[in-house]
Amino acid sequence: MMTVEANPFAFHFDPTSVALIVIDMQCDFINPGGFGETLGNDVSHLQRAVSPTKDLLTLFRHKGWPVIHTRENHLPDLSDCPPAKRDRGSPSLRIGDDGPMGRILIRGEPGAKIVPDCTPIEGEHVIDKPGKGAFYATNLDKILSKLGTKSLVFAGVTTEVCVQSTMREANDRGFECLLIEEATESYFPEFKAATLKMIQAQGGIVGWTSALANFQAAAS
Ligand code: C5J
Repeated sequence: MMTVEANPFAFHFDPTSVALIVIDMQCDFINPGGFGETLGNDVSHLQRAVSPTKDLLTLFRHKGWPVIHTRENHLPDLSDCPPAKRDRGSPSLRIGDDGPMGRILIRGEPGAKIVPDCTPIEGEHVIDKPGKGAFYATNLDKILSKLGTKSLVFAGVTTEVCVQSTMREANDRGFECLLIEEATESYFPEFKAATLKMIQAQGGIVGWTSALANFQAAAS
């Protein structure tokens, strides 16, 4: 077993049953001109998560531990996009509209791709998901069961939406979940801070969080 100095207390994991899950590190969220910006967000906040996520990817690849990437997107005919999602609010462009990185949040378009520093390599799993949580309408459960995963290390964006939703779903399914603090970001720094606290509260009700350096030290 390996032990990470974490919050609210030490996180133990077996290196034979750990996997990294990188949530939605896509151009549509992180770069100007994508889904995130159409909603009125300052996307520069999310760029802080790129380099720490790259460091985590490097570590997992070096160790030969499994890596799973997710991408939030929709089919070109929008058949998997509930009108309630597309019609909500008054974004500058809606899901499926043409934007500077292709159609907003549509599978296969440049905006839906993962940013170059976090691009998946051969052998890594890539899951396209229509929802915020990565278990809904995907085969993530099956992949994790095939891998024999018990502990999930989380990175990605945004902290309080797709990362937290997926972490809660995973926690309910019995996975031990650790979120790496520098490898996740929100458009709203106060939401990131609150989410880290929510996860750690009540004896780690959703899981654990730790600094990247603590995870690196434990894994070395
Ligand atoms: C959002 C996500 N924020 N990946 N998606 O709509 O967090």
